Amino acid sequence: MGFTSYFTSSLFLYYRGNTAVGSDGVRITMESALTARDRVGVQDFVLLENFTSEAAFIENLRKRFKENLIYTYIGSVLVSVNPYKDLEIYTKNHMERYRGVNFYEVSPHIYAVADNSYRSMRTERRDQCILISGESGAGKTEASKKILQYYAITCPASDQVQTVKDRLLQSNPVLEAFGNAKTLRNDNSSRFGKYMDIQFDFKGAPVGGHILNYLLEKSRVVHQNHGERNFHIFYQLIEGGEEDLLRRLGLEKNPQQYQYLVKGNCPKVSSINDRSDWKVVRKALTVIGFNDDEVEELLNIIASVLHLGNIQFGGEDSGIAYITTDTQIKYLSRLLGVDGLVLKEALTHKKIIAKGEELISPLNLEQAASARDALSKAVYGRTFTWLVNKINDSLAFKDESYKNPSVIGLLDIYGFEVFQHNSFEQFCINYCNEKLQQLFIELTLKSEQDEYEAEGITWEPVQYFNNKIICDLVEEKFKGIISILDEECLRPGDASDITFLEKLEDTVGGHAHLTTHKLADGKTRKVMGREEFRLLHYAGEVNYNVNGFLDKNNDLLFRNLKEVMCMSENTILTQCFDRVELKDNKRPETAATQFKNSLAKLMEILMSKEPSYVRCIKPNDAKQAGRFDEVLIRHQVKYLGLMENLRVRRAGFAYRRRYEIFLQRYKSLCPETWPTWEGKQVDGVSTLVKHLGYKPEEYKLGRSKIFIRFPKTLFATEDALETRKHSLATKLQSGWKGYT
Ligand code: AOV
Ligand code: MG
Repeated sequence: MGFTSYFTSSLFLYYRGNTAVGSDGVRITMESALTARDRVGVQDFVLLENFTSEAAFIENLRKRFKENLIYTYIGSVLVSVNPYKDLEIYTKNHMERYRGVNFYEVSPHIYAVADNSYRSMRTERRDQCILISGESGAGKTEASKKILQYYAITCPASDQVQTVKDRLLQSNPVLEAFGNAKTLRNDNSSRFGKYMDIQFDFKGAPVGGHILNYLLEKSRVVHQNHGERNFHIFYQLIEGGEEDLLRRLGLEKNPQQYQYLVKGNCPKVSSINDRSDWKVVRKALTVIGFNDDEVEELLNIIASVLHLGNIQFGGEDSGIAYITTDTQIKYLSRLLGVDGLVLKEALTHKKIIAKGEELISPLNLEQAASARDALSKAVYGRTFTWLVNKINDSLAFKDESYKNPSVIGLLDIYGFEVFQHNSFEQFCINYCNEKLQQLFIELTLKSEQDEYEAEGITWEPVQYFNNKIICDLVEEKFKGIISILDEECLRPGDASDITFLEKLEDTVGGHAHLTTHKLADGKTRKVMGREEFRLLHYAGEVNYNVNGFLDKNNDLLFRNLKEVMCMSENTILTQCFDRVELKDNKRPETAATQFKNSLAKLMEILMSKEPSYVRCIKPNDAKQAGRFDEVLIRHQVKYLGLMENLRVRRAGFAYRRRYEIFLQRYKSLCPETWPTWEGKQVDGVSTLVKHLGYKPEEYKLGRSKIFIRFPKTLFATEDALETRKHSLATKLQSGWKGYT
């Protein structure tokens, strides 16, 4: 493991005999090191004296946060607290400081994690992945960008590699424009999950990349909650688009003109400059390799979604709907290259094929509006996938002669979120976070246990909450929530969101992590709505409103709307809507099942790599710098399992080193091992530590390493080494010729 030796060595950093080395590399005396420690806390929680105390843990975080030290380790895990302000810690100089340097020689930083993964990949030739987790707004996306920048700047490069680096970097603003949006939790909230592989050649240069995207929150295209926005790209285009471009697209310079942009009543966000972001995105598209025609077609689609949103219908509530806004149809017909009449017909009628026969029936007002919205969501969602594929083409590793690049994967998903009103989207997002937490639990504990096992060391396992029970509740076959939802989606007849809820009550009503308004004695729970179920997630309780669950899970688009899109002259759309789909009458997998399967695949990918973790913490709900909301932070420390994480590190052995390294460092402290030990390394170490007076309970000898339980044992040995050096130096100064 790349990390194992790290944190003990970080002890050296602070306590090397009478002196210590501060994070800036300057040696300071023990006394001032302790004062500094009082002020800035410890840089590794493992060094906390009172390591089981949550209060001490939080106090340490607070001290560091106050000093703008947002990073702290738990062994090899990086804990990061969002500073909500720009810190001068991401310069090229900082990158240089971390490059090729061992974890423990420098202060904690996201660059240290990046560099460590990179070096492990290079030296151990093992694929790596960096898993970034934390709730919405905690800093995951920023962390992943910093890591990518670190590789782009510090890794070796040639001309061809430079292009790859540029493209890797520029993929971010494009994907964020189309896949991020302002929510109540985060002004730049990721509304899709992203896993990116960065591929490196044998020289360690980045030569390619590949992105997997997960379930975009499409519903945002047609609806936003109060105080939230649609995806950034719409506002960027409207605010930043040149006049003739907007004229060609038939767009006005005012977002308030568009039904799809007014729902949240929040066109402007103070932290966002749509106009300058537009320029960045426009340039990034070119760097990635979009030609002008492709950009034009892409923007035609974005504008068309806005026009679609402005289509209005006339007609009685229960009667047949007709379109009252012809201008929009005209624009759509021109921008998408479709026949206006056919589109009009398709927006107000539904076509289904039953027993080989086409059946066409008119839609009423409500049905027509929802068909229109379904089309907008499908167009936007599929265009997003197309965009990811296009970026992947441009990042593809092209050197045929070199088959197996090494890989570092970066996972940046949407964080756990709770709103006043939570729907299908939050259910999926929170389920995804549940899976990631499960992976963290399995791998942190497992890797620790594996090492003890490999070394033949026995140890006491630490108790922790395993959220597998919640993952099972969601994803189990037949009786999991997704299965029950799918069953209702497939059931003909009277299936509805409410019958889904009833089925949940019948099937998993007694589950410890699920409640509904019904109580076991038939009475009702007043605090919960009749349309809600509550999940007790690892990160807290969330009430989900079942309204819309069936529709969103079915994610259906009427056949005639698909046909129109297949006929489009827009080549992006024809790639998004394949005619093959029309021939295939099989029911596609539901949204939740697709998501579940893609997450299962993701877990497999991640398990096959060596993981590093970044655990992001959000300091307050106001997105403000300098505010440390203790209640909020304590909650996150709890559910992220950081205390257990720390306990596992400490319950095991604080320090482990290979015999030859340990012996080399300390052999001078024992006459029998100094200057050389001729026997087996393990016997040398055994002789050495006995001479040093280690008690049997303080250490264990494994197959290739010595394990030391307490940091203080090592401090004492380090002190002895320092004293010896000191006395040697004094003797030398007084003319002594050294040992002969
Ligand atoms: P998220 O990815 O974890 O939320 P972001 O990475 O988007 O959160 O961070 C939210 C905001 O916090 C950013 O837009 C920055 O303003 C600020 N921020 C985060 N990290 C830093 C940092 N290291 N330095 C300075 N400011 C920072 V979500 O995508 O909503 O789950 O779904
Ligand atoms: Mg994000």
